[in-house]
Amino acid sequence: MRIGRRGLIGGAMIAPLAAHATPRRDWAALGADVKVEMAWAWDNYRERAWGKDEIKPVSGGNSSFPIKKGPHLGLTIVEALDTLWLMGLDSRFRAGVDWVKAHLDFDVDGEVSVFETTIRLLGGLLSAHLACGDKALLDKARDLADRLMPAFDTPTGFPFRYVNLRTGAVRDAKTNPAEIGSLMSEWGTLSRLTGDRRYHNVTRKAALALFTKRSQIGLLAVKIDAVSGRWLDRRATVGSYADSYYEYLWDAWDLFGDAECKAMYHELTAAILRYQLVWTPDGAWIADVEFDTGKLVNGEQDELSAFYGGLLAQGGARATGAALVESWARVQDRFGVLPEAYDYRSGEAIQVTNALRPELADAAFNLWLLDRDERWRDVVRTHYLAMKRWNKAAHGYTDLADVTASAKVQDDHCPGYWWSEQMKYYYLIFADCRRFDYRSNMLTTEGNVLKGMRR
Ligand code: DMJ
Repeated sequence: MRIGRRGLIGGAMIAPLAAHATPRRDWAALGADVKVEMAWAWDNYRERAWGKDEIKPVSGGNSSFPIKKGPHLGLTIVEALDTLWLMGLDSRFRAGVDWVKAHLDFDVDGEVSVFETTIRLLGGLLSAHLACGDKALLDKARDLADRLMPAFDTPTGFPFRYVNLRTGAVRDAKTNPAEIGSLMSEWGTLSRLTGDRRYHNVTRKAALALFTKRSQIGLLAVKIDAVSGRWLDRRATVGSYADSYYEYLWDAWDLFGDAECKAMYHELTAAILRYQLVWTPDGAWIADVEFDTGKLVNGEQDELSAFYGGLLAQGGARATGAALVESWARVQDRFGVLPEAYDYRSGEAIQVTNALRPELADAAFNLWLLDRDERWRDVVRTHYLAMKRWNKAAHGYTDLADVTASAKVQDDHCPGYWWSEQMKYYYLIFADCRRFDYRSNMLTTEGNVLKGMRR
């Protein structure tokens, strides 16, 4: 349905949720199917791209990340490890751990993003360590964090975006809330496991300092200078470049019992719900607004913001969170696979690619953990089956170049998070995983399990 008008900001109208009669499903069979897909994709990666960062699933080639043009750091192996372990794919998990111990060396002359390297490699090593207890994985994690540490040497405490792993040279102070404030779960866990408080302290300091930059109406914008501490734009969003900051404030409470972070989460969330929440006849959205006035910027929604309903529910706003997830589920029903960007006012896809994104499955999984409503399993099932139909290629799962084409057009790239995120969410929500504590757990923004492993 197309919405030709702005919608109502602030929840003046409650959109009725469609009543969903969820059919009975064979969830165990679906869980087993996910495990088969994971093993198949892993075996393809092992045969064609072993030790490389990412496989190109159409051509069978490879690509590097987070170091552009290499050297490779075996990103896929590290991202996949805890998913393999949870699925009981033990020989593959062991082969991955052996590769890390024998070959993963961070002493390379290459520049990495502090944020991406934290959520993917540091988080992957920590969750793998928590899965099997191997100290060598923790040692690698610590070595990596030590190499990233120079980035935090700024007047604000906000890290530079990039650091050279060998030389410690830093670059790019023009940063954003996600890259400043989505580090504490991994670095704080590293402190907990090593007894060295520095890792938790630097990342917590950055997250707290960012909170002090909120506007008079309590919102954050999306670009900020790590040296001067000045905002470089005025747009408030829960999409790209901001998203996981809010998540990590809540997670700091969840993981470390950090009451100050919980209070900050609630204060920022109250402002977001007051100024950014929009109800339209077919759903709820979190609009981009000016961070100092609350004025609507546009109707564009990053696919990345589809995670937000799950976070809202975790933080206590369950009905609003569910409404947001239902809005994205309707977009999924229309396109099959979500477009990278969507305009809730025009009802159009405004960026027609999909980078093999996990956010809707993430949000529905989080809702399901809270209420066990079969509806959320069904949203995730639709996500899985659509990706199996459209994103599966000869050697793995790939990004899509156009989700609006009648036969969707494949790209040739499998991001590391596919192994760590949706394959894990699918498996955990469909299967009854004995290695996972469904009542007490914590997954990072990259899907790495930092609490809830059952050895
Ligand atoms: C992942 O790396 C993380 O979920 C991050 O927070 C946002 N983008 C990707 C997945 O889309």
